[in-house]
Amino acid sequence: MERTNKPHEVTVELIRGDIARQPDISTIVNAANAWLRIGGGVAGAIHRAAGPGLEEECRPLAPISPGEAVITGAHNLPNDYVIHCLGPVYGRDKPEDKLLASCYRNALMLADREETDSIAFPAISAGAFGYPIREAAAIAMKTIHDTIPSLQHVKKIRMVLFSEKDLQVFESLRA
Ligand code: AR6
Repeated sequence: MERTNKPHEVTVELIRGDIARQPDISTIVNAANAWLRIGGGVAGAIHRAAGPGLEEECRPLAPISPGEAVITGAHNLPNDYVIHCLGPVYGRDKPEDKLLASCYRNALMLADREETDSIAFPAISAGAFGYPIREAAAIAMKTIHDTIPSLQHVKKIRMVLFSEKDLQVFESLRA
């Protein structure tokens, strides 16, 4: 379940849960829409828990492009920051693998620049945007591991998967 990657000593955790309920993590990542509005899935859960102040703070930052990440405060969420990533729509935004990798890399580097020690991701693009979970998980895990050597402050990276099946897919990539 946990693994420490020496010499950078960054722990990568895989859990089943709700991204809006990760009180021990400083930065959570939103699977956003381009306009950074409430929406469904992850974005709905995060905005509902954060309250209307989050959408207000987001307004001047929108629209964002696929692969991009922007950071805001967390408002009523129990975290310090929210990083909003726009994942690619599968079959539309090309090259989707590179755009999805950019989401993870940009979010990690942004969190690190803010000197936060922990970050939690949902499976970006793997819901409404239609990215097959196996492909999305492989890109997420590879990008996380490729980016770890560049991190100075982030010590814990958590993938929060909504279903047991998605968790198992991520766990199978550990082997
Ligand atoms: N916590 C963790 N994971 C979740 C949660 C949650 N609370 N809710 C859903 N998931 P999605 P996308 C899983 O659709 O594909 C929105 O409407 C879900 O099962 O949230 O990037 C936005 O407004 C799936 O595996 O994000 C955008 O328009 C994964 O999180 C659009 O959907 C991502 O599902 C973004 O689509």
